[in-house]
Amino acid sequence: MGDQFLRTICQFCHNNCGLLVRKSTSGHLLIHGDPEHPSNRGWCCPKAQANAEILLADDRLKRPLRKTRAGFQRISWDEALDYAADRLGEILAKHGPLSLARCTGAPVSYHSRDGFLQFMGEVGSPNLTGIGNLCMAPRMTAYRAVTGGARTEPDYDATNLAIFWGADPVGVKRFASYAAHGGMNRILPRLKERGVKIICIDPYFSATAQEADQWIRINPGTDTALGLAMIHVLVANEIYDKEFVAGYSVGLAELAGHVRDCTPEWAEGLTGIPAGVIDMLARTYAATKPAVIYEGNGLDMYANGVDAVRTIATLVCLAGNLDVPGGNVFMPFPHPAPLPTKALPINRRVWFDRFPLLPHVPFPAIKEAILGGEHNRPRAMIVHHGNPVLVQANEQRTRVALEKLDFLLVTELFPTATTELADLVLPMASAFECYGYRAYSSVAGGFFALARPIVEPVGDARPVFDVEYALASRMGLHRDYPFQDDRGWVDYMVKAHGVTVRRLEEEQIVFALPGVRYRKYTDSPCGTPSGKVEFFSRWFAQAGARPMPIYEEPAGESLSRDRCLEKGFPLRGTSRRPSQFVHTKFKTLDAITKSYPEPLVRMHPDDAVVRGVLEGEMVKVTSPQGTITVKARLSERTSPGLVWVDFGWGNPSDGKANINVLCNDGLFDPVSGGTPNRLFPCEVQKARVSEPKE
Ligand SMILES: Nc1nc2c(c(=O)[nH]1)N[C@H]1C(S)=C(S)[C@@H](COP(=O)(O)OP(=O)(O)OC[C@H]3O[C@@H](n4cnc5c(=O)[nH]c(N)nc54)[C@H](O)[C@@H]3O)O[C@H]1N2
Ligand SMILES: Nc1nc2c(c(=O)[nH]1)N[C@H]1C(S)=C(S)[C@@H](COP(=O)(O)OP(=O)(O)OC[C@H]3O[C@@H](n4cnc5c(=O)[nH]c(N)nc54)[C@H](O)[C@@H]3O)O[C@H]1N2
Ligand code: SF4
Ligand SMILES: [Mo]
Repeated sequence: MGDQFLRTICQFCHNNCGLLVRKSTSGHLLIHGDPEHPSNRGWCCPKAQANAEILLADDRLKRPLRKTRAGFQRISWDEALDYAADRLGEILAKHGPLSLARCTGAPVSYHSRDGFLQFMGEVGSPNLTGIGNLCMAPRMTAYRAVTGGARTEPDYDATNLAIFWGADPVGVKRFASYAAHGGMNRILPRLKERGVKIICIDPYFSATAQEADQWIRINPGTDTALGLAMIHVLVANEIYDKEFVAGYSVGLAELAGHVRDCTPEWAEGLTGIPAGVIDMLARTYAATKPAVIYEGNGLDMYANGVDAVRTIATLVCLAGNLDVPGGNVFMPFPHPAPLPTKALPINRRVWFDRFPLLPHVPFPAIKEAILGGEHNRPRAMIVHHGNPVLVQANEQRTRVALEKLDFLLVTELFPTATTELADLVLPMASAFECYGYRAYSSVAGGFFALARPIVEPVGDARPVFDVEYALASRMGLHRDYPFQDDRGWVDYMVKAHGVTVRRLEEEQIVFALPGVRYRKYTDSPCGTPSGKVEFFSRWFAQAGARPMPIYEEPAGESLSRDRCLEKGFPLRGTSRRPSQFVHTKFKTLDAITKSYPEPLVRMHPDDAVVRGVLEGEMVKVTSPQGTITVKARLSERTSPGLVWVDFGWGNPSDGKANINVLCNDGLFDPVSGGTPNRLFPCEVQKARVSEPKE
């Protein structure tokens, strides 16, 4: 038998590229992009090879581990499941269903999104939490308030202007939200060939900014002010799409009154962008039809992220770019079957009264309920496919909260800062060791792709859905489960569209929805209370939240120069994600670390010189929350006074510093619970100050 060629998908980042794996007779795996996958068409990034490295990694978790006084002890699956069933059973019996919380990481794979979701449904606990407060929840909630739909995707091929706002898709090699048009490597050349103007709004001269015709440098977290001023220009000059606004929206009069004083001159003082540039940006956006705005994660991690994106969604609608060819479009996306299959008592979840507008509980609410010893606090937590200790603001307090739990179960591939705190660690099968799938949108239609087992799981690692079902069975919660293992889960999820796992095995890519249909609002109402686009959000108003966006301090407190100087923190700090890796993952693998071995802090040479800091020197970065030591990189891509610390380190195995030691978890976005992980006051000093010579 010769080499085997197997088609599957990568699940390291949200792109979920199609892969073609060449498996030799000796078992060696060589990974290529799948030429027939509609979104990446043969391309893949260097991280794809890590899918194979994971299978051989020395430090991969291979057996269940139970914490004892003598440290972690290897146990069998039977012992692990009995132990988990006993502890969870006791806690649920004593404190009721709300005492269990589930915390997941970024939904880079649907295992992450769905693992233990049905379990929570069977238990009856609505306490689902994760990284939403730092990623996507602000953007999705904002879009939903204005348009009634989740996020839109830019229709790049038919557009005449592309604005990248708080996003660096060139840097992170990010596709459009659901891969509708493939990667930037395909999109950008096509835009440039057609002479489409590209504008990037970013405090940093990012990889996307370098590709743009115009880079607009903005002070971090001040996008709401820019957005309000642009709305002011459109409304005051009546250069909005009158036909769309009259036919399909409500609330323009309220909005016009609301932004009357939000002039470009007002916004200049906050954003640092000259008023003339703001005025021209707004006029260019209004006059160039159609135009797209792609808003990114650069807007989420502030205490005012929801309102920033509400201004963007408002602009998209005012300019008549919603759901039109070449605008911001609701692309056909095959939504999978409902999970859990049972309705959860949402209004009983932790801090529902403060965060009623979100699909899930923001992590800060769970954390504060535990730290405050609240009566209804979670006492047990299942952390699945996430690393909350490192990724949430203020690592120190997150640790204390997780340590206070009566029982912490963590499913993982590798030892992490979070597994260290666990009572029980369960070793999971990785993407190449089990079934999975992904739904994609595209102009040509919504489709599914399959992830299939390429090899047997290492050691005793098991797919999450097998484990979840086995645990549910032990606890008598399995009767209504719609699946019993990973393959059954895929089958159940795609069945909603008449697709089966068997068909996916045969065809790999299955289109489930027809091509895009534009202007759906003309024949079906929007998902807002009025059925129209709402510039004055009735949904927010009904929940006691402010119906229109307001500019507020992005860090939740004033970071004015004078105030910071007075406190001894003359610099502002923020964070970056290098594209060589994804978050805190896999820093012990060659494919990930060889091109980027350690976290850096990028600072402007003007800030470095006055501190005597040289390129490549180790420096201490101190904020009111803590201090970390990282290597300095001098760069004019940032502005004086603003330093950028890399996010993604801090696991015991990498032994490097975690930026979230510096971030404040005490203040958050009133709607999303977003913490200012991208903005904190700080000071930088040389780590080693040389002694004066005798
Ligand atoms: N300061 C700062 N903080 C940030 C960010 C930032 O830019 N700056 N970014 C934020 C954003 S946008 C996000 S999305 C979050 C990311 O937050 P997380 O998603 O929690 O971070 P990851 O490092 O991706 O953690 C995923 C964990 O899942 C494990 N894993 C991988 N595959 C599997 C699997 O198949 N099964 C199981 N059980 N485990 C698996 C990995 O080993 C890893 O430890 O961080 C947020 N925090
Ligand atoms: N290789 C790789 N790919 C990834 C990830 C990864 O870690 N590695 N993570 C995945 C995840 S979970 C996510 S959420 C996405 C993120 O992908 P994107 O949504 O593109 O977000 P970022 O790459 O964080 O880029 C955000 C940009 O916003 C800028 N920015 C920061 N603050 C502000 C601000 O206040 N205003 C404005 N206008 N801009 C600001 C930053 O300088 C940065 O250039 O990428 C995904 N893809
Ligand atoms: S890590 Fe690379 S290959 Fe994998 S999905 Fe993301 S971009 Fe594609
Ligand atoms: Mo994210």
